[in-house]
Amino acid sequence: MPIRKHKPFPNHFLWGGAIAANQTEGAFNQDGKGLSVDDVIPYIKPDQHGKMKMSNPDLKTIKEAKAGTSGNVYPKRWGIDFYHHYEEDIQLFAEMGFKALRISIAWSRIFPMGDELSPNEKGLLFYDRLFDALLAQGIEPVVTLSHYEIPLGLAEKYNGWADRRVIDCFVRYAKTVFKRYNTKVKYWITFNEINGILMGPFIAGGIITDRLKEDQLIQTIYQAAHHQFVAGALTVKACHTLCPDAKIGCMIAGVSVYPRSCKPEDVLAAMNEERRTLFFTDVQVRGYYPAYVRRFFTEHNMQIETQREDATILKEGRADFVAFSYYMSSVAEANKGELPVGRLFSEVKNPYLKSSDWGWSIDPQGLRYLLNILYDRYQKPLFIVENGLGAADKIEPDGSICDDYRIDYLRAHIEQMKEAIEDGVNLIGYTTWGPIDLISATTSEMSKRYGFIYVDQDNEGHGTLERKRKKSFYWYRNVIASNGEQLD
Ligand code: BGP
Repeated sequence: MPIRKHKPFPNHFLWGGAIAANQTEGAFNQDGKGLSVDDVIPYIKPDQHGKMKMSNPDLKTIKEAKAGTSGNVYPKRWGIDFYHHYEEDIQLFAEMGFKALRISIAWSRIFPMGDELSPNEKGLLFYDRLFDALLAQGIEPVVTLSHYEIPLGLAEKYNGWADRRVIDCFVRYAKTVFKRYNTKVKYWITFNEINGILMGPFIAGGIITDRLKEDQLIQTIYQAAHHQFVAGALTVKACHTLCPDAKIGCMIAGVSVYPRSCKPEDVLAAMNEERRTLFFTDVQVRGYYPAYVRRFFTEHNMQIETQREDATILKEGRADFVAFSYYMSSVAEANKGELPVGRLFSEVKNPYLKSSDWGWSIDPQGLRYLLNILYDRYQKPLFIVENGLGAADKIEPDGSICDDYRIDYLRAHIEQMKEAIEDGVNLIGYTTWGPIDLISATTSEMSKRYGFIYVDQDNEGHGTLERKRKKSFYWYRNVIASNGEQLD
């Protein structure tokens, strides 16, 4: 008998995929849904300078988007019309053998402006039907409460999470869905990529940045993050009471950071850059602010307003598991100055790595590294809730789509997950990003495709919406059927 090099993935490992309401559902104004921040984000045509940027629209741009006078298109308003195609799509996920599907609830479908006192029943009904369809196929819903889709009403009225009153709005929304779905959902996630607020204060925090003076922006972002921490902790507590069988996790955009050289200054720069992200999990998992961030606040002359009860709330509302997305790694170099708002990490090129066509470095070993960093630090179950390759797929004359590049990318990452499990990491699941093509978060385009399933639609929203299986569809089906053993 050959000796198995790697322990197999644990039984009940949650293989599947991850999508988000704002990038798939469409039906942006149907059945009582209000606008979300994403409904005013236009499709950005790629420019020569890196395609990884997020829109932070000003008040004028938002007004034009609402009035329809900008001449732009807003693809997140139509998504891939999952709202009307979910049954067919779930059928395809079931055919691949999915154990889990990560989705998000569009907050503005439940509370259209965000601050109403009672929910929109039609919005709640949609998710009832969606969860029932998943459960009927034996697919576990993993549900994010806020995935870059805060109601636009909260952004306009309160400047989003900058205002403490939004905590109550969020907790009311969370309690509503906990009560409604407590027999259907066992895995909840509070905020998608909570550290994304450093990159996209509008999308991730509902903050309209031109309302602020330049020197107020960074302080406002950390203030908003504090409100999210408090809201998240209250939500964790509410979940434990209202859904005693469920687990609730936090989530970050995970990035492994390497020093540019072994020069001690570069190593410290890497540590500091890594802490920009780990700060968010430190607070949510440990339940208190780490000392290093207090120094950062002092040195930047920032005062974060807190209330006396916040410390207890944070302590009592710690996340049950740590979820993260992983796409790439970063290289840090000393004396480059502070990273500006709009950037989550440095953009120093790593000469040892290849990049995707969108300039995202491809680093499977970085995933093993990050899994170890997170597990050593927290000793909590880890869940990779996004990973994948955005690429422009080509349909062959015979109608097939041979996305070997996607298979290679995912295979290499799964191999490193096995290594991490052998290192001792407690990894509970893997949901690849965009198992069906969807609208890009950063650029709102359709041509950056992640799916195992192709969707016939272009960047302007033209197409039949027909779904087609790509080569990777059959490959992933075998991966799941063999519990991660068959990767060829
Ligand atoms: C993460 C987001 C997702 C997703 C993914 C890929 O940051 O949580 O919503 O879209 O990145 O990014 P993009 O769509 O820009 O390629």
